[in-house]
Amino acid sequence: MNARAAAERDGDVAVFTFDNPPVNALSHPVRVALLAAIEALEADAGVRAIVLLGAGRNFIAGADVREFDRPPLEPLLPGLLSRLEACGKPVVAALHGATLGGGAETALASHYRCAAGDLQFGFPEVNLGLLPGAGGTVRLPRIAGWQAAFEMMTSGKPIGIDAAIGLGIVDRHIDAELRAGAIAWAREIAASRMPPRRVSELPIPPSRPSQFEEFLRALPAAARRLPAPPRIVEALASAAMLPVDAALARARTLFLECVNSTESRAFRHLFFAERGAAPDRDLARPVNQAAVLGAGTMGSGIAISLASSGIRVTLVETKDEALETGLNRVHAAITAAARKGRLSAEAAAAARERVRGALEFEAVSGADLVIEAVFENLAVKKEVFAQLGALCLPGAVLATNTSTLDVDAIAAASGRPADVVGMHFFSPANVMRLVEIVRGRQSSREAIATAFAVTKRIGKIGVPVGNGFGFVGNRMLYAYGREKELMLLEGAKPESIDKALQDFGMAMGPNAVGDLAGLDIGFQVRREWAGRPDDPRFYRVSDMLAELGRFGQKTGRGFYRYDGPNGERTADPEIVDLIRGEAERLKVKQRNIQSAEIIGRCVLALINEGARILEEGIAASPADIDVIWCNGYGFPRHRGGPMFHADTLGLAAVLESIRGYAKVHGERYWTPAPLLVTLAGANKRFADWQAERSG
Ligand code: 3H9
Repeated sequence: MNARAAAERDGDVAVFTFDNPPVNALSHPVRVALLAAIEALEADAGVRAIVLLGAGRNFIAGADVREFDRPPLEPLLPGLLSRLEACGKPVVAALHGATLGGGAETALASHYRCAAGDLQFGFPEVNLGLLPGAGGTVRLPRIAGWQAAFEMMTSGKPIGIDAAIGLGIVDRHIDAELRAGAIAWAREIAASRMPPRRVSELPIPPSRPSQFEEFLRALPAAARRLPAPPRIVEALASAAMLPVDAALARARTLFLECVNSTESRAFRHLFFAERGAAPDRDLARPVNQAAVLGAGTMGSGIAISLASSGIRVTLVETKDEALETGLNRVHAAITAAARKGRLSAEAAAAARERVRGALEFEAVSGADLVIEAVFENLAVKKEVFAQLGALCLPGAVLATNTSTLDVDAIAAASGRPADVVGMHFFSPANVMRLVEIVRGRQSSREAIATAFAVTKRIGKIGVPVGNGFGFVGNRMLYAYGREKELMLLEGAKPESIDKALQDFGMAMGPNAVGDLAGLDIGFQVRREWAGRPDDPRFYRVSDMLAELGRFGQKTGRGFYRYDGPNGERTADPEIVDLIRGEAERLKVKQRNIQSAEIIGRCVLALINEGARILEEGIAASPADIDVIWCNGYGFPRHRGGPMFHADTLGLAAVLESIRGYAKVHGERYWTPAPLLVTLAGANKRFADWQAERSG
């Protein structure tokens, strides 16, 4: 922190600059400096007004989230902001860029607010399992009203300059030269002898007695079960009913309850895990022109992401019709993004311009990056990479989007394996943020760094993984799916399994996911999988449905029926008989299976496989596994991912349950991973293992 407050003076206006890169978080030294500055400037007869400014790209991104895991250090933010608000000289906050959480609260504790056009003002605390704990719940409704306060704080979505002015949060839009404009305005305020305008002294807007109950009911069911959203409503209700100091104290108590909750720890864990440093950033090669091979759903999705982020793309297909369908899909998605306000009309037009189609393979020859998304078949991919190796620019990075095949075998076929990496996107690729970046045995550091750089540039999260069947995500999915398939044979209904796992927090149940993805896809992959367990029960139900042509949504039947007027999902009574017949054939005894067993077997299978993956070095850290499962497979974020969840359950308890399953279901699938045994024996967590390794 570079506290330039006392030093910087523009005549009788003092300028305090928050200068704590990269985002001006309100870390302890910043708070110390701000408190000292307020005291000094208030006492300084030469100062008539104070301007607060953020150095760099934003005003303040909020409290320093890292500090929440340590004992709090004085001055605490709520008290500091009350002190700021009490300052006897007018304080003008000059906002730009991210003005979030504690940063937004700092702005509200100031007496006047001006902002630049790039303002992003909001309360994202809820995404970290928290509530605005430094006066936001008490001050914002006094300016913006109850509804806006409720919406901003429970959605976590920031608003721009126009909305902030509309709600009365920002008084002035200063287009150019924010610093100079703010100083001039502060001087005007001082000259006109306008007194400090303290938000907490404004009257609290009236509220109906039922208002806060209605807010609670308006929360989505899943949010109502989390600690933060109902507490946000409670903090707002306290602001309506209690005097300011008591309401602030209540908000602080509620905030601390949130900080200490497992859910908030889980969200914070993911916040940092998703920002894990990309390797060798400086080795990344520039990518201006990309080519995507295959204009199917996956290839088009990748092309949309690239083009929307400023990269020119050639979409290559072999057949005219397929190419046209792909290009139409790309254009339609970009237009839809503009309609939803995610892209401006000009940005959408530019993105469409960046995509062109080609029917001849030679079109890849000018690309800096080629992403192959053709049919999932090793022979086909080898053929493609042999051609790419011969045609592409030296140094061009050649990426395969395979989800299960051997990247080294594909790389070898190219004749230039150092340039080859895996970039495993998830469908729909223009929406899903995860990309598994697969290191081949011979992938160069430059190729990997380039894949990471492009992934970040297109707004996605890259996670490094090693080359092995299914990499991290799909390999674990097989353990999870294996158990749900066994339980289907053992008598659990598809809808019971889905409900249990959705109640646990999964975005969708696995049977509904299978129907959505198409049961023929997995069937095909398993048929080609040399390492498939020699077990007639393994994925038997899914395979049987695929053999019957019940591919899921696309055929109107899979685990469920989709033949209602709107194609909605309904349980299919036939499925129970189909599965029972298969269970009898395989001599699997059916019984009643409770949801605790459904969750236990599916989630512990995930954890056990995750531990093996860590031991084998296929994933670099438990946090990487968590990022993959939360972003690619709908694992509940408030549980932090499977490995964080295992730490929460306690590894000794996890091990005991696995051993319990081994007794009932045999050791074949329930041999505990040696790493799990070692850690549980030493009373350690996966997080400890990670901390020891990173020294
Ligand atoms: C709060 O304010 C509670 C209060 O109500 C009450 C308190 C009593 N703290 O995202 P990026 C790091 S809760 C610590 O890649 P971008 C981040 O880890 C807070 N570190 O950049 C990364 O580090 P590294 C409410 C933080 O340009 C680096 O900064 N506020 C924080 O894509 C760059 O981050 C929020 O939840 C932080 N608050 O996006 C806002 N923020 O380089 C959280 C960032 O080592 N932040 N870092 O990997 C964001 O949403 C984005 O960072 C932002 C910039 C939009 C600001």
